[in-house]
Amino acid sequence: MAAVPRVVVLTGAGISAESGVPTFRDADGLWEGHRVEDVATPEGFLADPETVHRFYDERRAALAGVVPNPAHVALADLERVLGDDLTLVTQNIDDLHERAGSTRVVHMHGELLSALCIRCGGRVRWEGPMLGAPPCGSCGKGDLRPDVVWFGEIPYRMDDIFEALAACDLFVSVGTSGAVYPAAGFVQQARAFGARTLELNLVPSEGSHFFHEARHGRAGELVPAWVA
Ligand code: BJW
Ligand code: ZN
Repeated sequence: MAAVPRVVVLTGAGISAESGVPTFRDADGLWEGHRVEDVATPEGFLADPETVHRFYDERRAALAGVVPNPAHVALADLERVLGDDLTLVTQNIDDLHERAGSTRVVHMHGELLSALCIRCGGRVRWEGPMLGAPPCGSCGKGDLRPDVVWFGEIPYRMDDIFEALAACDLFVSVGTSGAVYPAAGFVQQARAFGARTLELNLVPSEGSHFFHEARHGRAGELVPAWVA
């Protein structure tokens, strides 16, 4: 291994659970009151934009009432130690990594605090509700949508992610069920390129057996203990 190890950390909804942000697939998760096809596909948005906007507007509003937990803070501390040798990839659309102090977060599934114009592809920071918003300020015509990656869409910054996976010495997955691709396949890609792999999750994920090592428990305890 290099003197300073190159590390890729992938986070999922489980890292924000102890901050009070609901996960998707756990009991009381976000999918419980919704059909995935209705709120997390481009087809669902075209069919009923109001329902989709409400779903994301509620989640955006809830961000104001949550704070980062020790797992987010530990990963921000790790960035201060490793600098560019850490690539933090999150599937989460909340901003808790940034609020904990991480500065180079790869949001592969987009961000709640960003709006995307469906006509010109322009982006703008967005804090309030999107339902009832005027059209895009750049082209003046397009409707805005949440800047998130739905099923059937291509996640953001895949080239940067694959490059980091190919170059890393250690791949760590935190708080993700391993149910959604391509993120669920990162462990096998990192392994194929020779990295050691570690899972930190409440319970064994769907891909737990792909990791060299798995530790099960709460992210708020496991992540600070691993970083220390
Ligand atoms: C704790 C904890 C605590 C709780 N401490 N842990 C058939 C086979 C293979 C693939 C496909 C297929 N059919 C279709 C596909 C592709 C599809 C897919 O994967 N479908 C699956 C359902 C099979 N994927 C796509 O469409 C993706 N695009 C794509 O593949 O494009 C093609 C392409 C890719 C790459 C290169 C070139 C081309 C897009 C997927 C987009 C996913 N979008 C969502 C919504 C985003 C916006 C939003 O937030 O609303 O992303 S879906 C949702 O799931 C969200 C999440 O980021 C994602 C993953 O969920 P996550 O984070 O794992 O949460 P949970 O709830 O599932 O798990 C939480 C875990 O935490 C649990 O294990 C708990 O135990 C644990 N936990 N408390 C530690 N305190
Ligand atoms: Zn526009």
